[in-house]
Amino acid sequence: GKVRVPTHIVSTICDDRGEEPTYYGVTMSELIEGDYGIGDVISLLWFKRKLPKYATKFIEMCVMLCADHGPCVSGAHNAIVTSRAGKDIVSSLVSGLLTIGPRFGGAIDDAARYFKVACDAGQSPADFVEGLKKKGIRVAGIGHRIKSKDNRDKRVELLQKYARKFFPSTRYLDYAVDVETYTLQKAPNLVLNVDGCIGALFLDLLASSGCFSDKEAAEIVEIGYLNALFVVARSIGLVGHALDQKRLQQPLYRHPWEDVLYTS
Ligand code: Q5B
Repeated sequence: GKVRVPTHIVSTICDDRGEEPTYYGVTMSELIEGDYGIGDVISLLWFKRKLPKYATKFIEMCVMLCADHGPCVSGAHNAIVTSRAGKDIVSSLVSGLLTIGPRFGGAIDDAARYFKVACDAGQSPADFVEGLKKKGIRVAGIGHRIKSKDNRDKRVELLQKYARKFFPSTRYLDYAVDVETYTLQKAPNLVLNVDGCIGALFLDLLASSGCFSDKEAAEIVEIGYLNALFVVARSIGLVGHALDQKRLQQPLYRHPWEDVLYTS
């Protein structure tokens, strides 16, 4: 019989060998001629399935709402400085992306992980928060530099409003909001932030959409798909900032001495 040479790569999300490329079996023609958007493309290439309209719209909302949050955040600052150092768009983008992590934009996966364990275990928000505090761990998805009890994050409000209208269940979001109610008693800036809101709502999507088995949902949370949503979204803004600096022909950035506390 035929002997197949062992392959070095296994790929399960797409196929570019036929007449037209496919994303998890969906042809380019169907994508373009059908009612598909970027949320569907993410569903096919990341989650390997078609998701209902309310879910793909939610993914698109996450991308739209996280695309930019001004020039002062870590990622944009890096992209701006890099662009002004004369580097190309890819370098500026990557420089900005590298700041995404546990403090900035990359707390979505951990928020989902921690909220899931605590909510599934029926842990009270107080026990959850205090338990993490004892371990010296910050609550992922809680806290913001400029947003607070009296200056709410509109993005978080919009996502919550949408989910409460269209999601079959918002059990995890409700838990995250209860956690926020508790943390706000400690400090006014310990709000449920955009990372935490997306993390909790993705748990709700995984658990209540009927599109994922418990095992698949657990694997998605364990592997950590969700920070990638912020990465994809913020790439749009980072490129915008890099281009903006070039368009404005901004000179090399040098931080002012007055803004450094020299102690030596
Ligand atoms: N404390 C976000 O902190 C920030 C606590 C906490 C328990 C917490 C902080 C944090 C978890 C990570 C997270 C996503 C670093 C944020 C984002 C996207 C963005 C960004 C933008 C965009 C802010 C002061 C005191 C200390 C701390 C305590 C603070 N957070 N305790 N759990 N979560 N959150 N990141 O204001 O006793 O004095 O030692 O790490 O979810 O990234 O727009 O900017 O779109 O670009 O710098 O929205 O909350 O406060 O670090 O000086 O802490 O509060 O232990 O207590 P701050 P710190 P103590 S959304």
